[in-house]
Amino acid sequence: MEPYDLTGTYTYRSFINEPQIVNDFSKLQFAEAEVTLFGSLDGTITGVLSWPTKEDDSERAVMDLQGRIVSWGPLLIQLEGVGRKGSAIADFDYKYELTAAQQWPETTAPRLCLVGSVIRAKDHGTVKAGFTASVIAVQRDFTEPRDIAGVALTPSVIAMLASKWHRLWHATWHTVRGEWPNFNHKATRTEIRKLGWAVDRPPRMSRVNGNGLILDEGAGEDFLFMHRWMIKMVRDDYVKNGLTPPASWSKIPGPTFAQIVYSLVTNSAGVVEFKKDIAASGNMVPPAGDWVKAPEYFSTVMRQWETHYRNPAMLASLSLGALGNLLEFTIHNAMHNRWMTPARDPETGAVIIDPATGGLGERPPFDFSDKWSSPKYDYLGEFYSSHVNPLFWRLHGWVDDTINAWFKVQEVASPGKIKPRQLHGVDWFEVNPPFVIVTDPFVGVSLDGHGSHHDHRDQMHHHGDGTDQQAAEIDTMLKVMAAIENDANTAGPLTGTLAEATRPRTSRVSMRFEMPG
Ligand SMILES: [Cu+2]
Repeated sequence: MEPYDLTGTYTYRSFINEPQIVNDFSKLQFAEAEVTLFGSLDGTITGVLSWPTKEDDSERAVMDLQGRIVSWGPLLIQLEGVGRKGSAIADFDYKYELTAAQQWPETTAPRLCLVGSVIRAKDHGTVKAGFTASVIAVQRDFTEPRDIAGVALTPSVIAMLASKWHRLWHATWHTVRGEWPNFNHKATRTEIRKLGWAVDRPPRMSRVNGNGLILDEGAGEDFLFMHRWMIKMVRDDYVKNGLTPPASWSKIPGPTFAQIVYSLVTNSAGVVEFKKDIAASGNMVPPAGDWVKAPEYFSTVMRQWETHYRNPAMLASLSLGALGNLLEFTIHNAMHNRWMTPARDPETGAVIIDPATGGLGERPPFDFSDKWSSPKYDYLGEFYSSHVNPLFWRLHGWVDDTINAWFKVQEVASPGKIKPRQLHGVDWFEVNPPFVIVTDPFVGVSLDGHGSHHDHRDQMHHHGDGTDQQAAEIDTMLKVMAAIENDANTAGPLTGTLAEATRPRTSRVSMRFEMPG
């Protein structure tokens, strides 16, 4: 077992140590609560224990847990839980010693359970220290952001984003851009150019030439503009419905956010309460052994990037294109990987296994069948589905806010140098080399027929121009994807042995957000 295996949310139950048979288990109940634990490589454990104080669970009592793994074989964990400072239970102090219950290899329902003992360490109210109870904490499945009320996107926005047009748009845009320098056949580029999807500014060198970032050609402007436009589509829909759009991360959430967060507020009577905090909820890093999900990855890599991309000196030194390109292939791709949960088949709910590696997989790259349009397919790790996930809009909000930070810094350095302009209805910038060099950012589709003019309800009731245009664009994007697939399936005329030439290499076209480095 790894420290990260302990990370997760548990239903915690403690039982009175009654030696006589009671027949009625409710007579044994000491406490029932929710516990979230975070394990670190160095064996320290932090967490929260909370329980509802209102019937609708809008408020909770919250205790903070601190402790460590004392022994690995057998596993022994010691924790201390104290009531959150300033709250009604601030004088609570309990100690816990827990071990992992046997996980039978033959079990049909493997699930981590921590079992052990709790003792009241200090008197509080009328109750005395020394009281001891027995504990069973049952680890829960990870709650997907889409299943949290208030964190989930609205039905109207989900319908828009989960549509085939939108999925194909995001997937084709990223894929054609990434594959453009890597095609085996020149004819593939010609074909895609005819379809209107030529990439004039690929973000990277070809893989055989090292895959290095191309910072000075403006590809990063394409990235930032394309996603600013996607954000506009979503915000417009919220505003049209009189709702507040999803907020950007103003700071990248640290490693110890529980999936549902209760934050301290002082009510009008001056009493401190813990209220459900929607903006802070949904940000828990899904537990897994991957380095990118580790608390240590956050403290050693991600926090540093965050600091760099908000550092005025760093921002002042970069063109908009360089900034966009660096953001995309460092912190942005890492955020997708850090917050993704395993991809599941939207019909069966089963975790998708990659047949080639036996590890975690996703939708086969060129399978665009209707089953993958299910709103349940909101896997944050690939282009066809990531934007259906609520966290996409939080993390891309943070990325997008970097543009404003950059502009502010440029304004301070030399006022008026970068001139704002409206482009397809979003705030953008006049061309002024070398800071801004792209006149028409690459988007692939026509932006003028999309966005606020038609939502899914309009599309269901009448087939206006927008719908016809969407159908035509879907057709074109499928052709672009077919060209990419074809190219991948036929090796170039000059490469390698016969075996190499005939080996299908579709698997090399990935629609995943690559980990940096
Ligand atoms: Cu994207």
